[in-house]
Amino acid sequence: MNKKVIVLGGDGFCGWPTSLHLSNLGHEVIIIDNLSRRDIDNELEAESLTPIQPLGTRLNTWEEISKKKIGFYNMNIASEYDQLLKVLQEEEPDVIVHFAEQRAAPYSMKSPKNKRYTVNNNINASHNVLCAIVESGLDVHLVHLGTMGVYGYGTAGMKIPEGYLDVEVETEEGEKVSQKILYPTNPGSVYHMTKSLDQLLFQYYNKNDNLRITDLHQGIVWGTNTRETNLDERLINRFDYDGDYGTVLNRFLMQAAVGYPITVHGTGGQTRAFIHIQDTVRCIQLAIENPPADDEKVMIFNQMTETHRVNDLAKLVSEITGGEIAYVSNPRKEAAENELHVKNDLFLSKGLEPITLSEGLLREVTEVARKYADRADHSKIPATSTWTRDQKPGIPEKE
Ligand code: NAD
Ligand code: USQ
Repeated sequence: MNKKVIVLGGDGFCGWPTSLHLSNLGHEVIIIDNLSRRDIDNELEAESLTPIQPLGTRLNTWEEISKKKIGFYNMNIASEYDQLLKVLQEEEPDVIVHFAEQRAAPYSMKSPKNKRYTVNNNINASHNVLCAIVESGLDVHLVHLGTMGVYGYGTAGMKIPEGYLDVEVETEEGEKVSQKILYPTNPGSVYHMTKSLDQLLFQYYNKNDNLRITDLHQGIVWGTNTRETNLDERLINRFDYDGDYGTVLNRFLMQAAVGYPITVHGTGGQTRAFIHIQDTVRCIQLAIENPPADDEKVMIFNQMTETHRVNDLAKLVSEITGGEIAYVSNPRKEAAENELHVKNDLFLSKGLEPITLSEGLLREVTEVARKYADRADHSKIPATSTWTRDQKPGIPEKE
């Protein structure tokens, strides 16, 4: 059944391909975005490696080739509550997909100003959406993009469950009682902390106002294009490679493609969860098609398909591309080594057929990076945001 879907943050790395995918499936899509990510590009003087087009060009191109229209409101959902409420009242969406947050951990740790911006933006954005849904009186299914990072990355060999942990407590009478609790959070940056706080907002509004909410705990997204963004170069997705916004696997592939050392932080013993961007858009589709029931608690899916150790990824990229690995100082405060085992049964049960790391897909990303290598500013590659004053940036010795 076709639905009316508002995509908050629909101009971003995950939001843009998701908007196209949902529009292609026949849903009526409306984007709300304040283009703050493009402003941050200007602030950092670090652009997407791929030449992303202005949103107006993107939307006109999509209409030209698909004959489908995507609507757009330029609005800051963290500060323009009345406008947000008005749009909900006028558009009456069935679903809201919420990507609109500051999503880079290094950017969130750069300075007190960045920490405060990330908290103000992310918490107000999520709370305004929840509050506006209640005030509108509409029955909206909210699908939020959360992160695997809320769990912390080490669970002593246990598989991380999907959001909730079964615990047994002892009553005063000595009786053992089972309970399901929200998995205790252990965020590793101010950004990840905002996602942990989001979880409480969702739990509260679900309990108090019966809001139907799906929270997707997503791993690190890699890749750049999807079926729809590949249809025309003007639809191309963004490719972040700089030290703040570039994520690890895309950075390694880009670094190898432009002849920059592959920057492994510390020993590279960190294990993380990953998902390809094509699966991100498919998972959002599945989440929309499988909403929680009216009286159900917040539904939490682990949106990841595999886990990898950072050093193993560096070695794999080096083998495929011939790139050289540099073990650099870790600018973050994080465990040097960890194991990570994650349940993703819910998406598998809904029909997800995971795309996993294959040489072909890795090469495809390298090709994209090679094609636009002349747009790369090498001075923006090292990770310079440090978690504490005592730490050093992750700069390779040769540079
Ligand atoms: P992105 O920065 O590319 O996109 C976010 C979009 O939201 C941008 O277009 C930005 O302009 C917009 N935005 C931010 N604050 C806003 C506000 N107050 N009002 C209106 N628009 C606003 O990020 P992304 O990589 O697409 O990530 C999207 C979501 O997915 C984030 O919430 C992130 O936490 C989550 N996520 C991303 C990854 C990843 O690897 N990229 C992994 C896990 C989870
Ligand atoms: N790392 C390197 N070298 C680099 C860059 C990163 O070794 O050049 C290491 C980091 O130290 C870290 C790991 O790779 O141990 C992952 O870093 P990342 O920047 O790829 O991922 P992270 O900061 O966790 O954030 C990204 C997205 C965020 C999302 C999160 C999902 O930016 O929006 O929430 O992935 S997760 O990691 O599962 O929490």
